[in-house]
Amino acid sequence: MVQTTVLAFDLGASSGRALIGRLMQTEGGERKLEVEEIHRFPNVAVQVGRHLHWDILRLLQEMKHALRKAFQAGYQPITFGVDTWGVDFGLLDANGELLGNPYHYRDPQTEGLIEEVSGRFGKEELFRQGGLQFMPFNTVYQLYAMKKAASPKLEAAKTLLLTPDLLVYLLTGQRVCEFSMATTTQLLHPESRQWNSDLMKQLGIPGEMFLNPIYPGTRIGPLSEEVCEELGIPSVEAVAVATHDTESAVAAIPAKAEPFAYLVCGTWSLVGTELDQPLLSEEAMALEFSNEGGVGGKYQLLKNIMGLWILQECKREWDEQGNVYSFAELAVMAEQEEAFRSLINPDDLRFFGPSNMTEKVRGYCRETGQPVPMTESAVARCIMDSLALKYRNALEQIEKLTGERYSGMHMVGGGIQNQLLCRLTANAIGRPVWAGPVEASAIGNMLAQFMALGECADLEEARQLSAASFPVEVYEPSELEVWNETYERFKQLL
Ligand code: LFR
Repeated sequence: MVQTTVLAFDLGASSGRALIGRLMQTEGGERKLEVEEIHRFPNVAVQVGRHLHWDILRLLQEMKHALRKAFQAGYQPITFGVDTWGVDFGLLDANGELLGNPYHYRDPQTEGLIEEVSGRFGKEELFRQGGLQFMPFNTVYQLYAMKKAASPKLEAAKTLLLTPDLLVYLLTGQRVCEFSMATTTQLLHPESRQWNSDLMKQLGIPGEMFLNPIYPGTRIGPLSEEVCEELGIPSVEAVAVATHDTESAVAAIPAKAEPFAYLVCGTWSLVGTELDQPLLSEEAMALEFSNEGGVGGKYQLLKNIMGLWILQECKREWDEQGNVYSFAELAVMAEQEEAFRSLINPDDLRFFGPSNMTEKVRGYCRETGQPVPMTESAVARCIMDSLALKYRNALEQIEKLTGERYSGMHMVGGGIQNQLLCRLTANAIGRPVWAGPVEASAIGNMLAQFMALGECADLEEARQLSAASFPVEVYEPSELEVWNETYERFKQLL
């Protein structure tokens, strides 16, 4: 029997999806979550002059289309939640209208700003006050870039809305700032959970634009009358979920109460562990970790790794050249290649920007005196071996920071469809990988809605529901010796 139906919008850097979640109850009283994708749409970044933008109105249109589709298919979602990638935002003017198209986090406008801002305030201090790994796209640098460019948009701005909050606003008219996204700005004090108005003032970023954060599980309000009328549907209530996709994914990890390590695997790879409080030590800063807030007020100590982006970009190039392989085919081809022939440090900054990725991989190998991978499959193998080794490195660093020893690693997100990568990861860390669920962000999004609706009492109960509803595949490690040797070689590149 269906107990409650909700709708999750999960927007990634290359596609967005709408999924229906139905909480089912069997006659024996057992509860299960059933998930069905009802709409999928591309998310295509648009280059305009020197800037890279999100096509935010197209995304809004697709979300409206999904709402209509949901009702046409006979579903009656009572709430919806939106999660997206982190850090990006839109600005509203005094009339509540959107000022221009939001910038894409890969826009080059922030180049050199980490160094400039760190030079003024000191990295240690910035880390203590913002808790984040120094990534060029952190909101603080984007806003500072706009300030430096004397952006008229910034001057006219009255409200800043982070991407998922912006989409909720465009659908409901309600302005909120959700906590998990707020923690990706580097402008929120991780301990007090208040905005860092001093830093904003010193950088010339208008502090009045920022709304006080609300926590996942807060009810926001119904779809606007205009939207309901346009779509011919009854109202659905927006709920603040962990609107940062990474945090939604972590909420869906089917872990037990004890400390656990995880890898959220998609365009980005996030390796982390969950803590009650942020960890703001100098060592955490030096090892380049972030503290990001999530469901239940928890903090994730995690490292952002360049991830499958490198392979996605190579594949895009190969597609354009007419050498079209699916990711599944690439994995099969890569598996037949010689292992560890050449390795890259996936976090080398050259891999951050789009275009020429195959050549960048080859260039890296050439410069470091390794055989240059020439075929698509050799390049793919090089990327996957290197990612797996990088995951091990991040896991070991987390253990150093927390003093824990994790018995294995949970892996969630779209990247686990790449079974080779799961296997390589288990081998690299020398421990089991528990892979699943694939749709972790959307499921975590739904779980926060169930928490808002009183269907799940807390995060632990939400995770139990995830565990009871979705299969987990176990990958046992093998070939430990050769992986240990290769890891020593890999560390030389870092
Ligand atoms: C993953 C993610 C990461 C964030 C990056 C850019 O989708 O949200 O957590 O660092 O995208 O926003």
